[in-house]
Amino acid sequence: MANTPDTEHFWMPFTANRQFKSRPRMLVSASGMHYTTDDGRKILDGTAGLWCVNAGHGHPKIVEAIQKQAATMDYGPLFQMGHPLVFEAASALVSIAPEGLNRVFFCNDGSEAVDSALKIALAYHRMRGDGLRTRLIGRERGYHGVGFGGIAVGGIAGNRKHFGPTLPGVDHLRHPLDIARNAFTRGLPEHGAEIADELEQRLLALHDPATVAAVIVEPMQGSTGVILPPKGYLQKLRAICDKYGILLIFDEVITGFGRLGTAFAADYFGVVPDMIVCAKGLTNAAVPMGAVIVRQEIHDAFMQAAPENAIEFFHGYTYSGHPLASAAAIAAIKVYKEEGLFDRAAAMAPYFEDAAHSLKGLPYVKDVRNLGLVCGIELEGIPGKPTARAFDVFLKCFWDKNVLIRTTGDIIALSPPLIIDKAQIDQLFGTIAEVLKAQKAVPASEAAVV
Ligand code: PXG
Ligand code: PLP
Repeated sequence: MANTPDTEHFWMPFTANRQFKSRPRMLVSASGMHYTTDDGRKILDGTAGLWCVNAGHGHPKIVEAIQKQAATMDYGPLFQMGHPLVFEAASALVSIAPEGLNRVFFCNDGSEAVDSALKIALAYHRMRGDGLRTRLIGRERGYHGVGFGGIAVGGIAGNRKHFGPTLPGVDHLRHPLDIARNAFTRGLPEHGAEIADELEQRLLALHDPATVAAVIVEPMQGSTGVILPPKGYLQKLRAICDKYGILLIFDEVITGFGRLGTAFAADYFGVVPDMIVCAKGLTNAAVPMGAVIVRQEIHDAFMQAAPENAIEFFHGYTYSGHPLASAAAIAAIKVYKEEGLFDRAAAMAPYFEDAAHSLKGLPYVKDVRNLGLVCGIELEGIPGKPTARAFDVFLKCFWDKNVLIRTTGDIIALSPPLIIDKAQIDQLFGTIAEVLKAQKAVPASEAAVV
């Protein structure tokens, strides 16, 4: 093993620290579809890092843009100052955004983008003299990052329970995962659109629609194990929000930038929200960046409400629109366009779907869900040891088969770079199939603990 560093001081995010440090899994370089480990193995990246390296690793045009900007101007303040690249980055983002969403607020990641969007929603209503609208509605099993706003509207118990009360006035829709009715559906589930009606019939009836500022959902729930919207579900949410003057926010941190074969999930579903939250693929993950893409009317309400020469929105980060991130975003969006990567993802999706569903019938496979270049494989857990089965598959794929997958609970989630080819799709699913066929009891020492 080459030069393993002292691992004592770094407190790792969302990681079983002690387990990891007992046998570190170290990545030292990356190129295209592969990582290289510290022991010199080439690992197929089945997860695009964490759903973010959509154009593949180390794209030369993105690398060059960052290098050039670092040598030109490292940092420029954006509070009452400007630099050209951030304006260019906003225009580039708007050029691939749905019609009507044409104002961009930048921040540094998905969590900040979520909190920014929630603040925009609350302030927007107040600016228009509709300050009663303070409630936010999220969804069970929703992941909206780890800020206090994001965990309040989020619906993952483990991410909330340790941190006391968060925002008041938040409620949650039921999530639409229904394995009993929809197991092994290819693409969008047939059953469950009626779950969206609960927004009107249950939540708005309870709280009074006039008190609700915004509904925030991931068009496809990624991080909680690939939960797809049933056919017609998002259209219903849109119609209900329209009926009651409630803003609809799509959190597209995962679904943005071609993951479903279109620029945004909004395009895939033909449902346009009032705001899109994005991050990850925005810069191909080469420099952290997040953004909220806003309907012009929302932005304009701020401009009209504030006195001239006054700050319209009291919000922003030191690193909002950082020059290196702006350079990376411009370059990444150019790469997506020039290389037709969103279309490529769409074209590869049927092959990916076939490969995913070839796992049906293998030991412990309870459900396979897929859309675009995303796949969720839900496994029967080991009784009394939630997460252990999937985590064991993850470890075997990494150590024995040189393939990186991601697991959440007992669900395997795959989201490769959009440049994946057919042979690599075969390798990815073939590896998982081999490991599943060999699944036996997991030693307690290997079991992950939630
Ligand atoms: N919203 C959504 C829908 C996300 O998926 C965030 C917000 C937060 O973004 P940041 O950049 O603050 O992490 C996310 C992030 C996984 C995984 O493996 C998913 C995310 C992050 C890390 C791991 O499922 N999603
Ligand atoms: N804490 C202190 C003391 C600060 O001065 C600042 C920013 O100036 C922050 C937190 C926020 O940091 P950031 O803008 O990087 O989110």
